[in-house]
Amino acid sequence: MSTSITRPRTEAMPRVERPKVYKVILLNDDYTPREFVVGVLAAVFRMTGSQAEGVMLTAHQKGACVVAVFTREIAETKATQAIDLATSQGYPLMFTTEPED
Ligand code: TYC
Repeated sequence: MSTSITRPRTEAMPRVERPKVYKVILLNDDYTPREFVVGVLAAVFRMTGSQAEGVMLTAHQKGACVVAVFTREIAETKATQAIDLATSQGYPLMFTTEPED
């Protein structure tokens, strides 16, 4: 017969929860000018011209591109700001947000 000894846990378990993060995704469309997309990415997401160019080209070629990852509120605010800029100029440019797995 075996005997097991259970010790009471006296130390608090360390909490190592990862903060939930959200991706902002740029969607391609057939109408928004490339230069406008680059300008929005630079203005709202503080990208350099060449970073913005790369993200714009990926979305243009593949249909979508992850722009950046933020907490939920910041991701939603930036996506809304970017969409509002495009809408104000009559362009259908779209951004979405989704939780990162
Ligand atoms: N496809 C657009 C064009 O050819 C440019 C574009 C690129 C639009 C990326 C949106 O997310 C986008 N004018």
